[in-house]
Amino acid sequence: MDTYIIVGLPAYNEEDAISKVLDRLLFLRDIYGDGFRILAVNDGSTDNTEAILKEYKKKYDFIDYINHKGNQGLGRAIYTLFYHVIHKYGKGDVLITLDADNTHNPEIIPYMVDKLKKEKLDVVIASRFAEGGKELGLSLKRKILSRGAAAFLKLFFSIENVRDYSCGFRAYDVDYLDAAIRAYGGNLITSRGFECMAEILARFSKLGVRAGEYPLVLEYNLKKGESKMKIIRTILGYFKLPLKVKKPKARRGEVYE
Ligand SMILES: Nc1nc2c(ncn2[C@@H]2O[C@H](COP(=O)(O)OP(=O)(O)OP(=O)(O)O)[C@@H](O)[C@H]2O)c(=O)[nH]1
Ligand SMILES: [Mg+2]
Repeated sequence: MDTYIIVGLPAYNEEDAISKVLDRLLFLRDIYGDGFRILAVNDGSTDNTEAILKEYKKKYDFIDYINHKGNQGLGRAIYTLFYHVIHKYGKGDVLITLDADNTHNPEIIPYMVDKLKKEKLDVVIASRFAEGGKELGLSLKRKILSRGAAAFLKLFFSIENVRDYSCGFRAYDVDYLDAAIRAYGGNLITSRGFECMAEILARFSKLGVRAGEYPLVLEYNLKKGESKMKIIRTILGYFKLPLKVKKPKARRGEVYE
């Protein structure tokens, strides 16, 4: 059976970075051949993001994108990506998500996929806090935010081997993702903002998940545009998670058997 490696890119006004990201992803075609796909979600960008995606789609048959009518936020962009992927792909396939702002180095993707497969994990997180991970060019304020968020979330949603709750660079087992979405009756992601990344792990933790981390060197020094992260809104989003994330209808074992 063929297996697919799908790279999912949420993108909102990323005209400065998206072509660099797509170029940096092309080497994966040589590794995974026909099983390699790139799927971007253009989240109502008002700049040239869509024009760039269109150009790449024309040139490469393994690149495609979906348009949101208006800007709906990162949570919705990831939700669109997940839904598309679970309907089109299945057992043995892997979805990798990463930011389209060129701060996530795609070179570690094959290592993340290997780890997921060899250790039979459900999710592998590219982690700034794993040994060997680093953050280049990130402000102190942002460093405190990601560490504070991780400490807070670990209290309520502890997952063995997981230290980085907010990074969007992850490899998911598509079959697990499908089971998790079904267990929550479709509501795996209810947050619209950046806290959706933590919400996904919070819900996984209640369901039961086999997770691992691979060290990430966050290349924030390569970021061209302004940061779009809304800090206060994101912090409030984290605080709401312990109230809204409850055990799903079915536990992991019941979903699988
Ligand atoms: N900011 C923002 N990003 C979105 C949205 N929808 C999709 N995205 C994409 O989500 C990813 C994460 O956004 P980033 O702005 O890089 O978020 P971050 O890495 O937490 O913070 P900064 O890099 O400091 O902005 C990027 O690929 C965005 O293009 C949205 O509504 N707002
Ligand atoms: Mg970013």
